[in-house]
Amino acid sequence: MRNDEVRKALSLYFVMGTPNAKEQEPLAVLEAALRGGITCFQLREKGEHALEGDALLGFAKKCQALCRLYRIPFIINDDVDLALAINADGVHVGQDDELASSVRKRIGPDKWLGVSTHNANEVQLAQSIGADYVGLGPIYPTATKLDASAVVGSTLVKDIHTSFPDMPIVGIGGISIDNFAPVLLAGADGVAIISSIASADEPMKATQAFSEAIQSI
Ligand code: TZP
Ligand code: MG
Repeated sequence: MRNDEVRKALSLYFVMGTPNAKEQEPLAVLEAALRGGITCFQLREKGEHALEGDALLGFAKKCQALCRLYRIPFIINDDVDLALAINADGVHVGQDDELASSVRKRIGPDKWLGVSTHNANEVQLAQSIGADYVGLGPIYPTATKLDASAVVGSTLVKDIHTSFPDMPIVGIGGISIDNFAPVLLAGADGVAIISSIASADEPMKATQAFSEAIQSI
């Protein structure tokens, strides 16, 4: 069933763009994360020195090929045209991006649609337009997203999980190996992570540590 498949994929959801990889080669970081056991990947190409045009297209295709090799879903943040051009598995949009309802129409019923949300109203709307999952955050303070809204904590995860039991949830923002557990215990299906993997000295080891710790919960 699609809902179960989505929940499984959210478990250890790695999000990255080339600016997040810092000193390391972005594709090498992605491959390390795949080997370490991520369950979904979102290409989120944003910020200073972000790739555009053909360079972005080429990078996205390489990421997609790696994800296919490891048989995990490949999601594109924000860029519906890119997702359609390369036939990505899904699209993730925030509240300031193209309207989720319009994205759903453009990508059709089969591709996954994720929506970043911050309160019950936004989750309700996401559900009504056929979102496959919602992102909730920032759970903790984060330096990765400069325009992040106020920290919501795991309490919001608990509230949303109680009010929308059928909606798959992934927590995002400031999540590390030391603080991810309350997010899952509050009812999230998984955690979405940028810097704790992308900026780790050894991304594969960092991912393995998450993977093992998540399975032991
Ligand atoms: N949306 C809310 S917080 C955030 C995004 C994209 C950044 C998460 O990055 P990190 O490094 O895992 O805190
Ligand atoms: Mg966005």
